[in-house]
Amino acid sequence: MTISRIEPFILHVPVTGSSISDSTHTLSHWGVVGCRIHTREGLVGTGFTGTHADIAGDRLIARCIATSLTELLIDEDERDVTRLWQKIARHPPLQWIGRAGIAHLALGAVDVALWDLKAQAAGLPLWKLLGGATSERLTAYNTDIGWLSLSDEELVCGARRAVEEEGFRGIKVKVGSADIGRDIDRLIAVRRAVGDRVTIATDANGRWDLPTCLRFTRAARDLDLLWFEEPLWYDDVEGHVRLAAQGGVPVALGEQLYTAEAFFDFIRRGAMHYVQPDVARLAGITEYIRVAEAAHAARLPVVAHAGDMGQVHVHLSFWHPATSSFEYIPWIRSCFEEPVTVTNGDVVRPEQPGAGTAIRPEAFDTHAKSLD
Ligand code: 0YR
Ligand code: MG
Repeated sequence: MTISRIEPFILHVPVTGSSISDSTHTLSHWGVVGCRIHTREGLVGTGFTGTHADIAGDRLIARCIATSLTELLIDEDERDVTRLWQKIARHPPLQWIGRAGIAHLALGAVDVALWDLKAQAAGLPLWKLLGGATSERLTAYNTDIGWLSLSDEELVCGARRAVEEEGFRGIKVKVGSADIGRDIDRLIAVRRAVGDRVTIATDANGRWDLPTCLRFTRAARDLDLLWFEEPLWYDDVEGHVRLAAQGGVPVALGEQLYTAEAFFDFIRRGAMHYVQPDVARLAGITEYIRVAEAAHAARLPVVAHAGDMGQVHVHLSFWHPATSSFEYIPWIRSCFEEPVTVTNGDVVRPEQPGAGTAIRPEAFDTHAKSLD
């Protein structure tokens, strides 16, 4: 059982419409950057990370996989996922330059590919390999209807369509505008359109400061928001402690945190209510599990960040008992052999062996970018 070859790739896949915006960026494509790990026995595992499809950055990630990580993994036994994660994540020269950022995302892609191999070799979907599905059904919430770049009318129509035609019971609306009045007005219109029973989450992507967040939660008091995501700068534990203590809207975050220790800090201090790990940001499934277990021990709900790692997150979400719902964005579905699918507001449990990452050959033909 040995790794014989590692083959990096970069795909750039168009988003819904011509572009979308949150409070920090505008995107026309989503980047799927990762690798296929080949074993001598002929298995192929696939892993990737999600990016903003900036080709220069994507090439740095692919290069890190092709050089530093490949060198450490060739001829290794791919079944030793934990040992290999320790080997590559704690390799001193790589750790020195890579406890976050590019090298870390590369590590995440590789770890996912190793788990994909492990699940394929066992002939099981990842959720089954990890210990079985702890929920019968998993509610999906739709993020793709809520971009800041949508006009008020597009936002309200999209929210209504998601609920009435597609059966979603949860949606997320981006906030973080320069004028909080605009965000409040949009949320009032959406609440009116979807009724009282649909959950509405909000996401400021770290754009606001504490006084603005306090004003927002006060103004939103009657809207029954499910959570207020990334209200403040990502690393500001103290600010989140203060906002969470004020008790207006529950606080959610995690998509920008690179380590389990960062999560422990927020959890211990009472600075987050919804825990949102991202398998790529956390350097893989190995570390995601540590975060989900920590959240569970603190009796906090886990909702994986889409990012768009939904193909993998759906397995972790069906498996992990702390999971309360699933973030859904459909942009890269067409790339996969078993795409994440929502019916009647629930995400469908995947059944193919592996981690859900197998990419269709046509996706390479259509979306692949050159590595240099
Ligand atoms: C678009 N999800 C997020 C989208 C994401 C981004 O890049 O993926 O807003 O980081 O906050 O909850
Ligand atoms: Mg977010």
